[in-house]
Amino acid sequence: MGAIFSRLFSRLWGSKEVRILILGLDGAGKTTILYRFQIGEVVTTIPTVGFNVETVTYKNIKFQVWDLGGQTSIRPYWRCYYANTDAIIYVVDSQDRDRVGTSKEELVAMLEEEELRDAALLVLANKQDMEGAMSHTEVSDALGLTSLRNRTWTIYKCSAKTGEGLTEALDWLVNVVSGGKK
Ligand SMILES: Nc1nc2c(ncn2[C@@H]2O[C@H](COP(=O)(O)OP(=O)(O)OP(=O)(O)O)[C@@H](O)[C@H]2O)c(=O)[nH]1
Ligand SMILES: [Mg+2]
Repeated sequence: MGAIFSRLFSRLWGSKEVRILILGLDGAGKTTILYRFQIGEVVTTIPTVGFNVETVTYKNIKFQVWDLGGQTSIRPYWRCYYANTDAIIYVVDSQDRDRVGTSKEELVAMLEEEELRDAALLVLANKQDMEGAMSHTEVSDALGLTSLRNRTWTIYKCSAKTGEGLTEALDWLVNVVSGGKK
């Protein structure tokens, strides 16, 4: 009940709160990206067992970001967090050609979930600083993004290590959650 009121009040008074999930296979760079967004620095991460949740305020919007562990044994629990999600950030390790097929399978299964029907999708083709990284077009093709229907989505290339591409990606999210593209 309290949560409903605080959501309602934040809507009324303009400081919008948005719920974001960061998903993707283990090692894709989710936690590194989350802390880049939040504190603007690269932190040393360990594999996430369970989840991290952090609040990031950007352009007067409060993003509550849920970063879920991507290991095979943890992925079945992603769905416990789907309710009330405004947008999904799906992170791909652009250098990991071997597992991009698995990444696609997880993405497709997730997007079929009813609770995520209205969630916008931001795909991040991460680790662009690494030699031999797939371009964002290659990642987009490998994930089958262009065949998505009834979904507000985009893909950006980025590097959590150098920070390249992250501001543009966040700006897209701000635009979408403020009603710009939805
Ligand atoms: N070179 C490079 N390394 C990165 C980049 N992003 C993340 N990494 C590294 O990739 C490794 C995994 O990053 P994490 O952020 O822990 O990955 P995760 O997606 O949170 O993994 P799980 O918590 O296991 O699901 C770490 O060693 C990071 O430093 C990047 O853009 N470039
Ligand atoms: Mg992590």
